[in-house]
Amino acid sequence: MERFESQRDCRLSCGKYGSVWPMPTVETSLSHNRVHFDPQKIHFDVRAPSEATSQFLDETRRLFLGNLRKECRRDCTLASSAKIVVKANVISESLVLDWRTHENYKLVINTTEAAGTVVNIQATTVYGARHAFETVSNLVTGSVASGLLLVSDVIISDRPVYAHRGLMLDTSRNFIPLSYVRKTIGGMAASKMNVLHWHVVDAHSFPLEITRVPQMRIYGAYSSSQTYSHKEVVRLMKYARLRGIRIIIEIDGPAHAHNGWQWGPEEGLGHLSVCLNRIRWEAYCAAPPCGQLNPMNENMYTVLKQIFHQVAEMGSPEETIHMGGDEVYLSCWNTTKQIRDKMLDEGYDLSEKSFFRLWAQFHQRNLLAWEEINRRMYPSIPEPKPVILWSSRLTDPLAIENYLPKNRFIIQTWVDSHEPLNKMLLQRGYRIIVSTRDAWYLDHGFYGSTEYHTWRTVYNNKLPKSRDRRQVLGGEVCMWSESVDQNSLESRIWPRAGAAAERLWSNPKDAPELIERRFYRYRDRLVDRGIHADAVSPRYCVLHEGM
Ligand code: CP6
Repeated sequence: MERFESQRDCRLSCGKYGSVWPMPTVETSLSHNRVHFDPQKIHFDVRAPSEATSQFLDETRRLFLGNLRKECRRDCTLASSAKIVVKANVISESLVLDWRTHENYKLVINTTEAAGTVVNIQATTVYGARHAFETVSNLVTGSVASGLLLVSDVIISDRPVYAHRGLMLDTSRNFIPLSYVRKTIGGMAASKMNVLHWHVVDAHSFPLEITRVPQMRIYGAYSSSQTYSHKEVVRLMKYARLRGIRIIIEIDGPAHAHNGWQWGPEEGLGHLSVCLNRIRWEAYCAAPPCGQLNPMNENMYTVLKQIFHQVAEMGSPEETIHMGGDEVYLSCWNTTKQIRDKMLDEGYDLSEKSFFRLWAQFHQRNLLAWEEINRRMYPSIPEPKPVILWSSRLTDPLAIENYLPKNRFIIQTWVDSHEPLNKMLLQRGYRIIVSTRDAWYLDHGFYGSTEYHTWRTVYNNKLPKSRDRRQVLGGEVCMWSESVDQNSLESRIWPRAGAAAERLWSNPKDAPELIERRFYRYRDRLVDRGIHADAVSPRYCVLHEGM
């Protein structure tokens, strides 16, 4: 019996960073002592500068306690709990969450005979404060039958290296039920990630409700139950916000668009989406079903604008949109008679350059539409928000400046790590989000490529340097859904996404000491929170090797 308990005690991980994941960046000092407490008996003293921030922190506290309760082995209740007070103080009234948000916090835990244990959290914003609470739950380590153990004396000062710490989730190839999207958000919150890039639609299905254009999901969803209603999305965004996460919706185009768009042809305009049902699909798109929006159909722009309007309404005023732009096949447009005829009518020639111009105009027009909607809807936001596009032939460093102004477009690159694209875009002054394909594509090994990326591969993927550090906003791991649905989603994402989370939050130079043990404990915490995260290694290794 004694022996079993001692094996469990190895959940205490004792390196410099204890079991805090991602590791803090500015200062970390942890004692070896623990206080034994009952989470139900924590006393809170939370100060916020406004009603709204105060409400936010009430919820933070509730989530924190919920997470702590899941850490209790058998029973949280303790007759004689150590006295424990959590004090939190937030300075800023702002609830804005974007690339400029201050996510820093300072956490001090002090234990004295007289005062018991005092946990002191100072943060600029509520988002910093929620990260601090997350760190406190990381300091609950070690196992006892009842109650919990908390590191008794701590100084941590922490802030993220990168502002954009994301996970991309595709819900088009296979539908992912909302409850699993929420669970994904829960895992991200545990990892201090702050952007869910929602690749909600693609050629395969259009599950998103656009109340202004009901055809989209009627024609586009796999079934009437496999959809996300406007209300559900709004609620999901609130859910994410309370966990320090923004949701950026992607409406991919002009390629990767078919289902949902097939309710043409409108008289005289031609189909909204072209290149369907090709036998030799390889020439027209990356994967069947093909489908590429028809840039010569004015109605297509009208519909897109209504979709943007809906997306703008879903999010907060400062939130932006991802407009896709990946894997466009010019051969689709230049073999479609309707498009060629209309182009000749309008004075284009049919050179490759013309098709590039058409493609660039697609993004430029959509940007203007997005800006106009936002100006009207949110007049208090002074400057236009940049939109995000995938890297593509249009973002080729030799061409991009002719097509996409650097103050309006952020480029999300997905090239392999050896490719020079990131550096060249940085040299030209673009802001980038990095999704290195040969490290951060979580579907590889199952789809797209045969090479599975282990958590160490994910961890070791370093972001490019730039003279102006703010140009590298951060990065995203990508969960394309050709080969996952709710049955394997969690173990495909977790705990590997957490390796990217530490790369983006802490960006360590060398592999830190006891990294495997700390990662193991992080993974255990995900499991405690109900996420079916993959195992990292035999438990034996973590208990007995000094990894
Ligand atoms: N879907 C979309 C995809 C991919 C991209 N865009 C993709 C491409 C290559 C690999 C994996 C995924 N499935 N819309 C590229 C950004 Cl290997």
